[in-house]
Amino acid sequence: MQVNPGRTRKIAGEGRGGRCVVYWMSREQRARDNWALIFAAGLARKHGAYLAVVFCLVDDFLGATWRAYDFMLRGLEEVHSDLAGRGIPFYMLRGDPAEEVAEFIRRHDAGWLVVDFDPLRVKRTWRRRAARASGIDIYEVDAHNIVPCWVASDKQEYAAYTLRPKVHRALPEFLDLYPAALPRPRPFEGRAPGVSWKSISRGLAVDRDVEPVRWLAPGGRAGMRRLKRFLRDGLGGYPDGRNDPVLDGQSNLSPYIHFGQISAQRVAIEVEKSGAPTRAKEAFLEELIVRRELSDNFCYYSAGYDRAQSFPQWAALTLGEHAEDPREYVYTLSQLERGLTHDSLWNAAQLEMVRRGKMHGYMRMYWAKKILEWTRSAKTAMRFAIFLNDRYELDGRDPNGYAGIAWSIGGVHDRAWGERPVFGKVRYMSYKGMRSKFDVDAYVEKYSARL
Ligand code: FAD
Ligand code: FO1
Repeated sequence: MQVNPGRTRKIAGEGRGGRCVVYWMSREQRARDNWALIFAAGLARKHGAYLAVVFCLVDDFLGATWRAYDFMLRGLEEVHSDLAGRGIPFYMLRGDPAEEVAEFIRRHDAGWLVVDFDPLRVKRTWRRRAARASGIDIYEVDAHNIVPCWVASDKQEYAAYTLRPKVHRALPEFLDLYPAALPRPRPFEGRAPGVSWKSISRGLAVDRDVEPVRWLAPGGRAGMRRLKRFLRDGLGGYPDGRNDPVLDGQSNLSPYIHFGQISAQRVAIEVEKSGAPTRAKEAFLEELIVRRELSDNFCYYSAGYDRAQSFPQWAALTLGEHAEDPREYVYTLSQLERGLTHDSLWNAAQLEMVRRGKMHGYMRMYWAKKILEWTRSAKTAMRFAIFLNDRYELDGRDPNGYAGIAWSIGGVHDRAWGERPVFGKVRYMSYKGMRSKFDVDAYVEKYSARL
């Protein structure tokens, strides 16, 4: 069983060969349903080499706090034991990723490096520096998207409707099944290293003021339980209950998908197999496949995905024309962070994110748009929204977040609407509009007990 060649691309190296294949796990933090791991195991088998998996842990990942690291590390502990069960050694490296990986390659006489695709700037820098420092064959595998990012489109897409047909055309080829078992590389003779998870957690220099969440258990097994529960109880009501923040109608899979603890392709396969109504399946797969791939497309092809420079021409123009409009309210980052605005609905959304680590999807649009309305410029709004999103959201620091915030504030993937102060022609969402959509009082009641 080969990995579809469209999923992998060779990004460096001149075929030096060696005794070991290294899979540098980063985005896809799982032992099952992982095309990068499957490809690396196949490569090791082909070259009579053994396979080693490394994860390089940094303390300062895009403003992540203890909430994110706790969820991630407990998931990685499960990965460590899953790989040990397959006789595959797993190493936790600490420090500068490019240097640590290059050093590991030297020490283990590795001849091949496999990396998992990630469009974020920080990851591309890690890759580039590791390639320069190691000089061996490097393969990149898109194990996150069902249709690999570079296959779906070779340019930045304007909106979901321009990407959708391209993704749907490629789905029959790429929504394929995972092999039942990993290809077997040469057995690892050494002693698989132990990992002292307690000392790793204690040694992390991260902000511990943002508490881990308790309502969502981390790790691949918990993610698969959550998926099964959603297929049984939640999918049928999709998308009706999806946009009502008072109901819990979303799948709550995003933290597992963000950390790669479960595979979105696995989710899609199980959704297709479920007996839910076609309408529900299609609505869910539209989000899981098209919206999510659109975010990777945006971050991959738009260098300034986390800045106002990524806004489409029409939005940059209209926001510029309204830059000097008087703001009825202006709030500081600290006032926003503590949910101290005049708008009880917005405050409740902020507090849901701070407390629960996951703001309801429908509220995120309103939440980000109000930050544009209550700050001096779109540039400041981008900075504040990204800071708060990546500090408190369990699924934060993700292409979906950068695309979602740029959609809300800068009209990315959206079109022009009726012109108004501050927003210009960028789509506006009003408190009154939200009241017509769901029980705002119930939502405010639920989340606005003081911090
Ligand atoms: P469900 O409704 O159950 O959707 C299932 C899956 O489909 C999600 O896990 C996700 O992978 C995908 N999906 C759903 N909606 C979107 C969307 N709008 N864009 C891309 N993929 C989507 N998502 C994140 O993963 N991390 C973020 O930091 C993030 N920040 C956002 C900020 C703003 C301002 C906006 C408007 C959206 C943001 N999103 C983010 C997208 C979306 O809100 C979340 O993916 C979704 O709410 C996650 O909850 P769920 O898994 O229960 O969603
Ligand atoms: N990836 C790594 O390879 N090493 C890390 O130390 C690391 C920390 C981290 C912390 C929070 C977080 O949300 C993500 C983190 N990631 C890390 C990356 C993550 O696995 C995803 O690859 C990206 O964030 C999604 O594109």
